[in-house]
Amino acid sequence: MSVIWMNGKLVAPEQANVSIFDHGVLYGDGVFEGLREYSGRVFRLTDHIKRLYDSARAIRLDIPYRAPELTAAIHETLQANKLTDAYIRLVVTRGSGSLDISPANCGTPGVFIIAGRIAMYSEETYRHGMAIITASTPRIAAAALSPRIKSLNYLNNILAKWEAIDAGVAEAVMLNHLGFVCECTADNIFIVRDGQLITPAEESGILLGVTRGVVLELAQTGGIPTRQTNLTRYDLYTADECFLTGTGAEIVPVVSVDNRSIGDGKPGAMTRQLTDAFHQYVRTQ
Ligand code: PXG
Repeated sequence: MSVIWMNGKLVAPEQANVSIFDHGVLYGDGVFEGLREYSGRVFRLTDHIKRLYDSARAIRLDIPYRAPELTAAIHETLQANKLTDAYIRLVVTRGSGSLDISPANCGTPGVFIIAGRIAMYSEETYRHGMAIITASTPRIAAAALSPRIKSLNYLNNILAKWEAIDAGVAEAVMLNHLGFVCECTADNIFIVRDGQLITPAEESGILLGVTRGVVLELAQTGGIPTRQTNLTRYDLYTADECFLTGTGAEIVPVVSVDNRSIGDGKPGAMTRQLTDAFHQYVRTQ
């Protein structure tokens, strides 16, 4: 059974309770990170911790621990659960307040860390690739709520995920209010076109994924030309290859979008090359 780190203590899951008055529950007021441990090392821990504090700062949430304390807490949780390869969920909630929306009256923010195992997609999906659709639900405009904030508000992504479920596919790609491609519901998206690796730019309104950053670095190291720009559905439909990246999913090939085959309908060579490089990298970093 897993042990949870909750506000400074390791507790059993049944003792890891969040108040019904916590604005994390009442309003989705909070931030989180999803991290991964490979062979006893937390992958890109500094990047995740930085993004967490940036997300918190953006919503004026003061995390009641310093970064080194949270880092120690992550390691403590992994050790207590005897994990060396794990998925880690770190959540910060606004804390308990009154029934009105004001965050000003909330108490100390709540922090908890869950460590466990995940298998996002089947072996089959990684080998043969997945089908995705374009969601009709748009990504929230950056002017309304920055997509760079990894907040506890995933409702529009969840509505897009419902569209994927209804269509019988694993993921849905979301467009911004101008119709440019952003990302899938919990993963960034890449395409390959004429030997170039292309992904939506920050300006398209995306979460700047840690895995996305690593894949861009690996491409550069491997001599693959990269570009971050606005993409439309045209670019997806005419791509030679397509794949998604995320902490949980790692790199997953996409072989069709809106029922149209991408390239020859099989995971492409560059996707494989980057997947191999990624697997190698996570085990040697
Ligand atoms: N876009 C969105 C909207 C996300 O929520 C990513 C991209 C990928 O970012 P990273 O830093 O993980 O490369 C996310 C990630 C998971 C999981 O298990 C990931 C997210 C949310 C819930 C679960 O991979 N967000």
